[in-house]
Amino acid sequence: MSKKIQSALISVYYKDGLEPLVRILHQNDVKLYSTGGTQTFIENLGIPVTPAEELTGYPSIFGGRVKTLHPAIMGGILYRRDDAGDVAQAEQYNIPSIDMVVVDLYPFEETVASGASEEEIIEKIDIGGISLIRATAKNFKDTFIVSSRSQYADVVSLLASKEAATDLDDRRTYAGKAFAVSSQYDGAINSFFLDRQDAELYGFTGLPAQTLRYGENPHQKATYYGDLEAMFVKLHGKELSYNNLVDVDACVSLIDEFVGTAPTYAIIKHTNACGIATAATAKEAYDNALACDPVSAFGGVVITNAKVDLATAEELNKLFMEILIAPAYDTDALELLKSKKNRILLKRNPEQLPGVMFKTLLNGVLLQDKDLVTETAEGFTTVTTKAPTQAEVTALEFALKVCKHTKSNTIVLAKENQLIASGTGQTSRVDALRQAIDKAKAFGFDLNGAVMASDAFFPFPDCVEIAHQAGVTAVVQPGGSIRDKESIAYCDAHGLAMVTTGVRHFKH
Ligand code: 93A
Repeated sequence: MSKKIQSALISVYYKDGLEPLVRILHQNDVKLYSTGGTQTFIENLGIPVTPAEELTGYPSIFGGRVKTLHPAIMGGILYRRDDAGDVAQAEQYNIPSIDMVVVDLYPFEETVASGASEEEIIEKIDIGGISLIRATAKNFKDTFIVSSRSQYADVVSLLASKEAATDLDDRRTYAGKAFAVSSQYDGAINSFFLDRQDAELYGFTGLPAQTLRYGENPHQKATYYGDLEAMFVKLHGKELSYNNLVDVDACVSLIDEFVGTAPTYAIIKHTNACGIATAATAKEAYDNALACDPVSAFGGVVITNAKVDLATAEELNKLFMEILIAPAYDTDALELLKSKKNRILLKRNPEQLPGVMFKTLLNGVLLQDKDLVTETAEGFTTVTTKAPTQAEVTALEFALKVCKHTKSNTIVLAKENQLIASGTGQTSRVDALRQAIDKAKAFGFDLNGAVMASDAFFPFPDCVEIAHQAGVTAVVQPGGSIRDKESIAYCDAHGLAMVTTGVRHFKH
C-alpha cells in the first residue's frame, strides 16, 4: 500500500550527504523532528525542524545517552495504524505519528580501529539509534526506515519519483536492509568483547587489537594483536587481510637478508618468493624479480630495500599486486602507484622485531628463536675437488638467503643475483628440484651455469645427478648425510663444485 510520508525523525552521526534528503522531505511538506546536532544541521539549512525534546518533554540527558528513548518517540513509530486500540492509545497519550526515521549510527567500528580507550569505545555503542532502527523496521507496514548514510542517494531518488510516498515493498526492502545494519553493528560489538576475552585468556592484554575481516578463510574469525602502525605507515589502499599480514611478514623476513645491499626486489606469493633479484638499479632488480615467474607474481606482495623511483613505479604499476612495501617513495612514483584504488602501499619504519616466534600446537604453544643465521662464503666448506668460482659463490650466497625463507622441502636455483626458480613445500627434495627445473624451463631460463641451494642435506645422490643433467654447476647444502660421500663423488666425477654450511634451514 502506498503511503505518503507526513513526518520524519532524523538522527544521524555523520551529517555529510544528508542535505538532499532533508530538502526533498521539506519540499514534500514532511514535518521534521530531530536530535541535537542533526537539528542544528537542519536549522542551518534554513529548514524548520522540531527538537526531539519537544516530543519527549525531556532534554537529552546523561551526556546524550538518553535522547530518543521515550514512549512518545518509540510509540510514535510502533503503534499500528490499522488497529483502533493502538490509535486510541496514541491519541490518549498525545503520541504523534512518526512515519519515517533516518539514522546513521555512532561509528563503533571506526572508534575501535582508531585505537581509542575502552571507555571511549563503550560510549560509541549506540542504543537510541539502534532502537529507532529496529522499531521502524519492525513496523514496516506503516513506517519507513533509512538506516545508514550509504542509503541516502537511493532514498532521494525513490522519494523524488513518488513525491515522498512509499509502497509496502519499499518499506519491507528497507526494513530488511535495516536488520542487516543492526546485525552487522551488533556483530562488531560482539567481536570487540570476544577480542577482549581472547586477549585476557591468551595474555595479549596491553597489545592493540585489530579485528580482521576474517581469518585465512572467510568462515574463520581473526584478530591481529600488535602495533602495525609502529611498523608501517599506510600510504594508500584497502585494509590488510589475515593472508596479507602473513605475506607481509614473509616479505619483511626475506628482505632483511638484504640490508645494505644493492637494490633488491622480492615478490611473495603464499609466503614463498616467486621472484627476487638484486641489481645495479632498482628497476633492473624489479624486472629481474618479475622475470622469474610473472604468472605467480599476479596478486603478489612486493617488497624492496630501495626507495621506489618513477622508472620502477611505471613497471610496478603494470602488475596487479596486493601490496608494495618500501622504505621510501619518490613523490611522483607514489602518485602513480596510487592510481589503483585497492592497492596497499606501505612505508616501512625501522623497527626492532622480536627474536622469537611461537605457534599453537596440541594443547600448548611452541616458542622458538627465529632463524636468524645466514651463512656467507666465509662459512662455506668446499667438499669437492673443484671450488666454486667467484661468480658462483655470489650466486650460492644469494640462493641460500632465498632458500632459508622458502617452505621445506625446497630447492632454489639461482644465477648471479637472480632467483631462477624454486621448488617449494614438497614432500621430497627430488620433487622440489624437479619442480624448480620445470618452472625455470617454462619461463625460458637456460640453467647452464646455474647454482643450487638446498635447505637440508641430500639423503641420496639423486638431486645432484638431476641438477647436473639440467646444467647446474655449483651446489650449497648443509651436509651431514651418511651418504654425503655419494653426492660428493658424483660432483667430482662430473665437474660440479659443492660447498657445505653445517646449518640446516627447515621452514615448515
Ligand atoms: O546515546 S544514544 O544511544 N541515546 C539515544 O537516545 C540516541 N538517540 C539517537 N544515541 C542516540 N542517538 C544517536 O545519536 C543516533 O544514532 C545518531 O548517531 C546520533 C545523532 O545525534 P545528534 O543528532 O545529536 O548529532
